[in-house]
Amino acid sequence: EETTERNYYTRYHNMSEITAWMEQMKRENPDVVSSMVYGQTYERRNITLLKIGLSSTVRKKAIWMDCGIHAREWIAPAFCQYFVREILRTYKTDTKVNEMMKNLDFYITPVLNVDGYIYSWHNESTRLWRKSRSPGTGGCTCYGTDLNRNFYANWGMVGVSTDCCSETYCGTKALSESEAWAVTDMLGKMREDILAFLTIHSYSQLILVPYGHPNISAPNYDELMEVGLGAAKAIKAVHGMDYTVGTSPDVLYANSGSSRDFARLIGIPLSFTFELRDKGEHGFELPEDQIQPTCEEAYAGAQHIITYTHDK
Ligand code: ING
Ligand code: ZN
Repeated sequence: EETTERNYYTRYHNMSEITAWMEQMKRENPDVVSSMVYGQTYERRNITLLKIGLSSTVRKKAIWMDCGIHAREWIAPAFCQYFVREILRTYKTDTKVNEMMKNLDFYITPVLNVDGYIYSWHNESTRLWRKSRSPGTGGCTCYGTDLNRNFYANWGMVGVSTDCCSETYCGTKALSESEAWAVTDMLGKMREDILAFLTIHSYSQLILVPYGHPNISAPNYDELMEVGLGAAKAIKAVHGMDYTVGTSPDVLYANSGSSRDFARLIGIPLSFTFELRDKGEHGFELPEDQIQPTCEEAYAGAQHIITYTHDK
């Protein structure tokens, strides 16, 4: 079946389609959408974000959302696309979305790990690629660093591997990867403006709050849990799906060097990882007929967090 306006958001799209889609969003909404290249991947591809919001005479606060830090989690870029479409479709008529577009800017990276995403689309045998595409060093012949273990947040401490062949290889040092560096650099410039940081993964149906290290706790842990539980409730109301809320050591296992922890460490008050559907039946290869319901519920969850942030 041919891809049309109607079924576009019920399919997975390769990188060139997503790039074309970003251009289309700008073309169709020139007053509210602009884009910015804020870094380059190992293979020298652009890392692009969309900035979405109504122009204002005062300095606006912002929401950060990135998708596709892990290559094989295809539902994540699909969600960023859905999220953008949904706010653009509704902001003129929905007063709540309109207020958000007036008072906040959305900085959305549809695909962060561009090299890895392209590699996971390359052929069937590389479909489940997770990491970046930089080569190993010091005689290690495997490729790729886990970008979500490479941030300057208790780097290398727990839930990582120093074997370059591992799926959770944390790299030779914090920010060895240009993709992690690009996010760090961008957050550094915008830190005071960003009120909420959302990083989208799959799968497991979780909402994770800082920190991934078991011995440290966020100063606003209670607030993070309350907002996360509210998001999970909003998700459940859409299609009845259960999402578990907590820190990664409480929910599964500890980890360090994640972008979520880094965002909280530099002072962004609200920082969450979404792990979208499913719970393992299809895993990373979530069928296309689940894209729409997954995005609908995740949109409700994200909106809960954004509404809280906006109204606070
Ligand atoms: N999970 C995330 C990861 O970076 C995570 C987040 C960490 C979940 C630790 C649970 C425990 O591993 C995925 N799916 O990428
Ligand atoms: Zn992931």
